[in-house]
Amino acid sequence: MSTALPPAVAPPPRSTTPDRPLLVHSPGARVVRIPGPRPPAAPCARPAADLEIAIPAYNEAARLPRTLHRTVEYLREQPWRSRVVVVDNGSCDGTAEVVRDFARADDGRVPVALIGCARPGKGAAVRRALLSSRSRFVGFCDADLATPVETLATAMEHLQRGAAAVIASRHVSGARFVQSQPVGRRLGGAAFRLLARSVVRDVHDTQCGFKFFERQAVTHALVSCRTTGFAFDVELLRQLQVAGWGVVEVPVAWSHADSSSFSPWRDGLTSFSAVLQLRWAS
Ligand SMILES: Nc1nc2c(ncn2[C@@H]2O[C@H](COP(=O)(O)OP(=O)(O)OP(=O)(O)O)[C@@H](O)[C@H]2O)c(=O)[nH]1
Ligand SMILES: [Mg+2]
Repeated sequence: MSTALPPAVAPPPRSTTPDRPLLVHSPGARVVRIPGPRPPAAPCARPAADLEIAIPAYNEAARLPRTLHRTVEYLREQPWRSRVVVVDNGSCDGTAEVVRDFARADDGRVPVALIGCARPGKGAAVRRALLSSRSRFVGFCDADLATPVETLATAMEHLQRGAAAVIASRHVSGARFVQSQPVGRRLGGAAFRLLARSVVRDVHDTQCGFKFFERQAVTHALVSCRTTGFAFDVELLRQLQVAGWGVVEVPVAWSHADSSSFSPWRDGLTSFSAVLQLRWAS
């Protein structure tokens, strides 16, 4: 007499997600929960430093080597412990490799980290870096280094004396244009400043890519921000003011860089419409 074997049942497909528990379903049986491996530590958790500088980067393979070199060289000489974090939004020009190569070749006294950001946009990238930082002071500068890194000395002086936010400004007394912008950008910038002034009080230049903060103060403001593109700075400054924080503007010797990721039509229109929305919402 032959004993009939139960029909072969194909094993349930294994989850390909390593950090989720595996659920095994079989007809008539209870769901069995097999614990999966522990979730990895947050991928962008970084040790605390005194100052962490985020550089949002989209297709910046050409400009980053000089910017990283100048920034790290400057930071090495400062009394505070610093880290640089490049936030890449899936660049396709080898930006990530440039950062990794730089970090590998450098002596690591000023660590250089690379993180990604799933949401596109400069604002989304900066927000991600600042919210994942544990450092006492945090901020960002652009990959074109239009604002000299030496401006950090003044920014840190203000922050260490208790300022919550210090931003570089091209439109306060003492500021100058070492290399000025094309006429079209200047006109667009003037119109944008006029509009931004209706959302952010007493700030003359919301758009200069060089802003530093006391982390605890900026965290609440960042959490409330929804703008992901270039108008992010306006919303961030507005949220800081709504929370009662002051903003210190420091004059800058600013140089326009020829290759820009800012498209006056696409990004300009999006930025104007984002600020109009902020204005109507306020
Ligand atoms: N991660 C990330 N960075 C971005 C994105 N868009 C722009 N950036 C970065 O934001 C910074 C500012 O961009 P810039 O090209 O300097 O534009 P801008 O400063 O507004 O305009 P310019 O006055 O022409 O320099 C640069 O470091 C860009 O690489 C993006 O979608 N993702
Ligand atoms: Mg720039």
